[in-house]
Amino acid sequence: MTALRFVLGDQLTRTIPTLSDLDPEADTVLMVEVAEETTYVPHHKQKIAFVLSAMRHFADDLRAEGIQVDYVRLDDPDNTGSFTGELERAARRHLPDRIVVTEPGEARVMDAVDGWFSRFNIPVEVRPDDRFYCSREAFADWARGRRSYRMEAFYRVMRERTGLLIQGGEPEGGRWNFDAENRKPWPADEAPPQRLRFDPDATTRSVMDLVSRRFAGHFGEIEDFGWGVTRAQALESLDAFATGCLPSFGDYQDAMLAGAPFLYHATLSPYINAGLLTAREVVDRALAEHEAGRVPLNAIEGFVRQILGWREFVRGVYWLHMPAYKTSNALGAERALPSLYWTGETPMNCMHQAIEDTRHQAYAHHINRLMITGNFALLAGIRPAEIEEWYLCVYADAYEWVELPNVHGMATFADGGLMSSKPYAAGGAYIDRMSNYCTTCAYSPKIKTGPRACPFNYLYWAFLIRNAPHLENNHRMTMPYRTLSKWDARRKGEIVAQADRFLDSLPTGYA
Ligand code: FAD
Ligand code: DLZ
Ligand code: SF4
Repeated sequence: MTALRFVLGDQLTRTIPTLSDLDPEADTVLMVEVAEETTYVPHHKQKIAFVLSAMRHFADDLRAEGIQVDYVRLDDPDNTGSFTGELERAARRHLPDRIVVTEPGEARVMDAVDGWFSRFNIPVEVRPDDRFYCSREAFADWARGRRSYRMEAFYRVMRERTGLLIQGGEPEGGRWNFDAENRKPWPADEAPPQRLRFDPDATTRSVMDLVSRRFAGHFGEIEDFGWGVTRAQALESLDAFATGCLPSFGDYQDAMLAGAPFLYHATLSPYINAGLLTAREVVDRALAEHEAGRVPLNAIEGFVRQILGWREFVRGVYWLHMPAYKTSNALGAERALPSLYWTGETPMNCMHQAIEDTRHQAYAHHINRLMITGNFALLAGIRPAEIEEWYLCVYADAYEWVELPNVHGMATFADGGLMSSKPYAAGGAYIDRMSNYCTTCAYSPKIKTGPRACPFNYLYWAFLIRNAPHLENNHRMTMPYRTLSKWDARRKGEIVAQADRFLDSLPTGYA
């Protein structure tokens, strides 16, 4: 029996189910670089370079073990450009008795996989992806009977199920959540830690050259590439985070600082999502630091919640609700994406900083994604499909299963509250409290209207006025709607007019 074992670009894990019963004498591992995956959205140059270089290194590691790897490069003249086309060619080369693959992370690719058996007439074994704590079936069981989902409830169940941070049946420290301690702004006198960067080796250099030639028009600076591309480098990054950043991760989790995109964040998501690290080993490494007394409870709990809670939760929501999930537009958002998302050219310093970080690093931390670029998209009413495509393009860690619920659900409320109880909408005061962006901005967060007013201020109120039919009965929105109820029609009209003038003045389109 010979098996053709197809490993996708985000399945670079030695223990991936595809490889579990591999017979090195008889089987071949197939890996393919294909145009379809590099361009189904115009990914950031660094994201393409990261995935292709990591794939090439992974293939080398398998070969070093004596495993036969059939690796198709992007510039192979016979490359058909798609997973299906390359699998078809490989099946002709190897004449396998069966094809083995682990379920892909994106519904788009799952649709292709579903067509393979009838197309090739070879048995196709699709194995569940066991790199998550919660299987798709277990999430569906948890979700059954619920009309909406809350991460906090799911997270508690996951803590109980896994026993992580549980002592004597109770949450360690007597509370499930220490978020209240995790909202400190960055201290003025503290220098941000250096992120571990890796100089590109020959493989990465050659991929970077390929990307510069072939994807010159894509967003992002390729020369700033500093990501690890091997398992060894990913483990080094995990170690650097666990010992250097994790102890302060909690305290400054929500802080933002101009010119310092990483702060105490892990910067591990590209590695976890592509498979160079597993979620379990990341959590176990972090817990070991806590158990050794080097990481306080607010930091470890905050970190575990991101992975055991949020990451598992968004994946569950994605698979339970796709493909319908991405078609909703609960707030009727219809504005085109402003060009500033691509150029970073705007007097709004917070948006400028978040987009420049993104261009240079293919990274912005969670609060920049949620409360700067996400908040703007929410308040401006950007069409869901356009803002979702932007997020899927620009981050090295972006795959639809994790990007979509974070954007469609968490940031823009386009799912109407399926996964959050209220929109994450905020005015300039929040951004001023959590960052130093406003100190050098052309606008002032303290001014509400007029030419120097922070646009987030009038956009926030105009958003609430425009969306009153959807939001005013939401009990978590009572406070701002109580404030609005004291405004007369003229005042409301002026705010909406200023917001519309501002938004209408923004150029749109890819620049
Ligand atoms: P840290 O802040 O150090 O967190 C540790 C780990 O927790 C991360 O590596 C990640 O694996 C996990 N995590 C944290 N928050 C989330 C979350 N909300 N959802 C899933 N996992 C989480 N994350 C992606 O991996 N890919 C995306 O495409 C993506 N798009 C996002 C879009 C928006 C609008 C928002 C608000 C968030 C998005 N996130 C996405 C979640 C989060 O911003 C990133 O996981 C995080 O910034 C990665 O950086 P880090 O490794 O330094 O994370
Ligand atoms: C993101 C990506 C890119 C840019 N290129 C490839 C590729 O050439 N070959 C490949 O196997 N995977 C690539 N990927 C990751 C895939 O998009 C990912 O495996 C699917 O979206 C399934 O989640
Ligand atoms: Fe952003 Fe407003 Fe602060 Fe300027 S003043 S940085 S636009 S929040």
